[in-house]
Order: sequence, then structure tokens, then C-alpha cells
Amino acid sequence: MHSVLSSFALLGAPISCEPFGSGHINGTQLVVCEGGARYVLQHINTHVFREPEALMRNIELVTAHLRKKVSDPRGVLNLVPALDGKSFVVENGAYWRVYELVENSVCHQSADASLFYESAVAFGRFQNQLADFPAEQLTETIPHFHDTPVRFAAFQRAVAEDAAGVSHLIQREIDFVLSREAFTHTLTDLQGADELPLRVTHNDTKINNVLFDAETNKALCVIDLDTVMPGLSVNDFGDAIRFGASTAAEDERDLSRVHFDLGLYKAYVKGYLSTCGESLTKMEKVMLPVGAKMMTLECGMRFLADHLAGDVYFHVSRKGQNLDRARTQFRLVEEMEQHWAQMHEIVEETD
Ligand code: GN1
Ligand code: MG
Repeated sequence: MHSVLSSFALLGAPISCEPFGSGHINGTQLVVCEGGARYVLQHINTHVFREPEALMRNIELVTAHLRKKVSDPRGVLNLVPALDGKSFVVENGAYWRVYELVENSVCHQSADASLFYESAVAFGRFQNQLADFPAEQLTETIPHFHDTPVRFAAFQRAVAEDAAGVSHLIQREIDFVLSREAFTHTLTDLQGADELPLRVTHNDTKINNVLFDAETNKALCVIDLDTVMPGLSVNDFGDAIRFGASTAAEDERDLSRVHFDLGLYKAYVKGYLSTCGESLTKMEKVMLPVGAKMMTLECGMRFLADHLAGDVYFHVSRKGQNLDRARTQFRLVEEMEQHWAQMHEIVEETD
């Protein structure tokens, strides 16, 4: 049993603690206590999140705000306080936190159109519920997280450094990114010109960051709040499409199985606009397809940069996994480019 558990106000003594979930960044364990209470213990990756205390403050603020707006107690994550009243415990320099497990919930790694629609309802609602939250109170937990030109520059550095010595094997993928440099500026330029508003965003809107009711499959709540910070709504929309509107897993090796599914895209557009369409500006709606392509390209270049660096950021369970992940993203980008007009039409028709 992890000794840090004794520093949290748990109901009953912990009897088991097992690896849980599918995150790439933090270490996550499911804790079961005598009496049946269940919790999620997380070790915060401070290599990625440099200011864990500011991050926890963000989560405290955001969950408190959401709690005022939800009727179902399972509609928001609940932090379990440490015995000293804080929302985290530091042990030997490591940061830990505990959430109550959301009971009778399931997490999906992929979805059909109706489930994907439900996840869009949840992320749209999340966006809406936080529309009146003062974004300036939040710390940027990872500066420039979805600043694609900054990610592009980091990618160029990774190519130049070629730390793992693999760049000569992946020139085609490198060129794929380099040839899209101009596109990477689209959203940051609009933001700089005040044509896209700064909002409170989730920044990791994959379908597996939504919990669904185990019986009804209705979306319950949004999880993984580490990257909640000021950002662009279209990037939240886009990251969800990147992950969820693909016909294959993020690390699929057989690219013939990887497609951008317009039906899934349409389902997400519908669900998303149903809960936050009213609060989005005209420009935000017009830029939704750009958000989708931007997040897919950005994630692909992050995976490829990490492959070049020797897998130092994203956890890998096999050699070449980050390259496989990059390739799926680039395949999706290509197919989005082929369906560009339809992606816009779907937004216009739905709005
Ligand atoms: C990381 O750990 P996880 O799976 O929640 C990453 C996201 C990527 C995602 C790709 C803090 O998220 O930005 O989109 O992997 N999170 C961070 O699967 O870098
Ligand atoms: Mg995440």
C-alpha cells in the first residue's frame, strides 16, 4: 500500500491499490478501502507540470465553480483533502492527490456516433459552465500548451538535435510537418488580432476524458483537469475530433485502418453546438474545422518530436510507438484536407 495514502482523509483503511486508467502523463491508481469507499490516487508528473501547487489551485477553483452548476454529484470530480486540509500531499518531493472515484461510471477509448455525440454534449457543457469563470484566476499549467507555432519551433529543434539519431529514417514525416508551417499560425494570428476570444478550456478533450454512466451511457463529467487553463474553444473542439473522429487507435500501426470519419465529426459538431453554440462567436464557429486540423497536426508533431528526442515525454510501451502515433495523426490531417469543404458545410448546416 502506498504510504502517502495515510496522509489523506479516506473513509476506511486502504486494502488495495492497483494501476488504473490509460493516461500518458501522470501515474494513476485505484484505491479500495475497507467499507468499500473507492478512490483514484494520482502521482503528478512534475516533469510535465512544473508548478503542481498552482495546478492544484486551478483544479480546486474550477471544480468548486462546476459544483455550483451541476445537479448530479457525479457531474464534477471531487478532490479528497489531505489531513492538513490541502488538496495534495508532498512526499519525498513527489506530489500526490486523491479524487473520489465516480461510481457506476465508465470510460470509453473509442465511440460510435451516439456516444461521441454525448461526449460533445459534455465538453460543450463544460465550456458553457465555465463561461462566467474569470480565466485570469487560472495559472497556465503548461505555458504555450496549444500554441502551435511554438510547438512547431520545438519540432524544428528536435529535428536539428536528432537526439535519438532517427531523423534520416523519417524524412517523409518531417517534411509533412515542415510543409504546413504557414497553417500553424492561423489561430494564433486570429487570437493576436482579437478575433478569437480567450476562454477557460480543458485542453485534452479526448473521449477517454469523459466519464459516462455505466447503465445509461449518458455523459456524467469531464475528467483530467490538469490542463484546464485559458485557451481557445476551437482547440478544445479540435482535440476531441483528432482523437474521437478517427476509425482507429491513436497508435495503430496499420495505416489502412486509420480514417477521418465525417459521420463522427458531424455527431460531435451537433453535440458540441447543442450545449455551447449560443456562447460561441461567429468566428469561433467558422474556425471549428481549423481547430480540428490544427490539433491533429500539432499532436502529430509533438509525437514525432518525442520520437526524435528518444521518447522522453509520452510514455511508450513499445519501440516506435510515438512514430506510429505521429503517422496516424498525419493520415488524419491528410483526410481532413481532402474533406475540407464538407467539414465547413457540416458546421454551417448544424448551426
Ligand atoms: C497526453 O496523458 P494524456 O493521455 O491525458 C497529453 C495530451 C495529448 C495526449 C495524446 C499534458 O495526454 O496533450 O493530446 O497525451 N497531455 C499532456 O494522447 O501533454
Ligand atoms: Mg491528459
